[in-house]
Amino acid sequence: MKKYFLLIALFAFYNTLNAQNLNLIPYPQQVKQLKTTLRIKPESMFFTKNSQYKNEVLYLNGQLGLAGKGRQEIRIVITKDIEGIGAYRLSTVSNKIAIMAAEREGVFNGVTTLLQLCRSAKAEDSRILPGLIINDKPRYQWRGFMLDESRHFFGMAAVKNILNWMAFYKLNRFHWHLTDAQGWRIEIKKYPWLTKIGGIGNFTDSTAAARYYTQKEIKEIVAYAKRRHIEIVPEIDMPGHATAANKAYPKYSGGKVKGYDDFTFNPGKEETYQFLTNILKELKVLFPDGRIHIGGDEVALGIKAWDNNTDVKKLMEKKGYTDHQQAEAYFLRRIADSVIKLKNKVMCWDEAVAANLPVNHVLVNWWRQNKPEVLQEAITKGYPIILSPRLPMYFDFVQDSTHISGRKWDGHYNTYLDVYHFPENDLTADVYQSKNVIGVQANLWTETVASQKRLDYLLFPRIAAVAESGWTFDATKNDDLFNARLKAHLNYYKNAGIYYFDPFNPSFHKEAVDVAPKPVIKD
Ligand code: TNX
Repeated sequence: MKKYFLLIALFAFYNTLNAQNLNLIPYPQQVKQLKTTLRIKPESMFFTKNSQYKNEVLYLNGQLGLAGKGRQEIRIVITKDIEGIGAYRLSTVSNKIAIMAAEREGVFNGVTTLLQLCRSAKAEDSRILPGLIINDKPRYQWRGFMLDESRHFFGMAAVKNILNWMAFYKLNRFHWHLTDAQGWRIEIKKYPWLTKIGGIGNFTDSTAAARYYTQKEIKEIVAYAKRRHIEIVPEIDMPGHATAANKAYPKYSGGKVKGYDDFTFNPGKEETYQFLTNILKELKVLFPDGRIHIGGDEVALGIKAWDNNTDVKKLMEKKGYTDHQQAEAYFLRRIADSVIKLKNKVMCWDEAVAANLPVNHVLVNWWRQNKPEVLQEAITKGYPIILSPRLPMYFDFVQDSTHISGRKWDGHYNTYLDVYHFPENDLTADVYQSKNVIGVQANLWTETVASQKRLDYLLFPRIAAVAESGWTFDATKNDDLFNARLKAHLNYYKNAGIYYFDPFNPSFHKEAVDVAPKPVIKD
């Protein structure tokens, strides 16, 4: 009897070991390897008879550069048998490829797994896929990445490239930080100075020519993301981090304070709400996915300006407020109200948990890893939460002990393995298994990132690690197996001309440094 169990255990282990050699990132929940293989004729393109999913198959052919005239069918079956959003079954049995799922996201996840199998096979023989039955589902529904394009602007090609890799890695939410102190990066037709004036400058050069996305470009990016089943959440940061907007329209500024002039919007002025609501109206049309991020972070940095603001004083008198945080909360409630009236969901940074925004309409990004009590408060209040704590989810942090540019927190920085082992290495199970926690997200702030080279360097390979963090359950995680798969992916980066960090050979690409390192900032 004992022997029998041992055999089963050994067999199961062998199976996993073997299976992880498939170079799939993120790694699926369950992989059965068959003895068979599936041969795809060299000149073949994929096709499906399921007319609903032609675009997904076109995407696959496009990614693989397939344009021949032979045809290899993918059977796509929508069935309730596969449970959960994003779940799918992919089988490559004898000469048939099939994807089963309950809905669209699941189908697309099956397609991206097939894409990775084809890429992996390509190295040896482009025509032979292993015989497999993969049953897979995501650990978290929200698998996000945030790019800050205010501090430095990267443009269409860079964003499309990121979206393309996100889809490859089953990351399905792109949080786009489009406004901040250093630049306003999205055209708003009603307020042209936002980009003409507010778009001037960046973190390293306050006089650089205005850079921003036109509405036409935004639509193109949104369509590009949609083809890859990625939702875009635009962020207009308020009432803090608003310096660029206030440069363009000073009448909505909350005032000046040393080091943080015009950092806030004026919460005491009725016109401020009209102005911002008009902006939100244009945003709602541009981003049809239905979520808008209103920021809400670090207002404290500039809030002292409200001491000398007569509008704020009047507001506080009228409402009986005794401190500025109450005015800040009032501002957030008014703006959240506007977003909700536009039939959108509100997203915000964790400072806004204090504002008691309506739970059913609001999602919270928890970013202050040094404030676990705020995460707990958000859970208690019932908000859906996305985990993006500075440690280990901020990609502006350095990723190797030898790196000199980028942040650290009390000496801590974010290696790809720290990201891979999030959240189970950082939080307790009652927290990361809470039904309120709907996902994880990595954030790339770009104070120290001025070039494509450095952007690549901070993102690759940590993008692969955050994909596993969002998708793979802790029981399936294993450093050696992940490293083996990652090595294959480093080759993809190399072939794509990406300037990545190689953790197995740190001197392969030397650290890309754009900005002379400053003493470490604490907050
Ligand atoms: C904090 S995270 C910020 C950003 C900075 C970042 C640098 C957050 C909501 N606010 O404005 O860019 O730290 O790591």
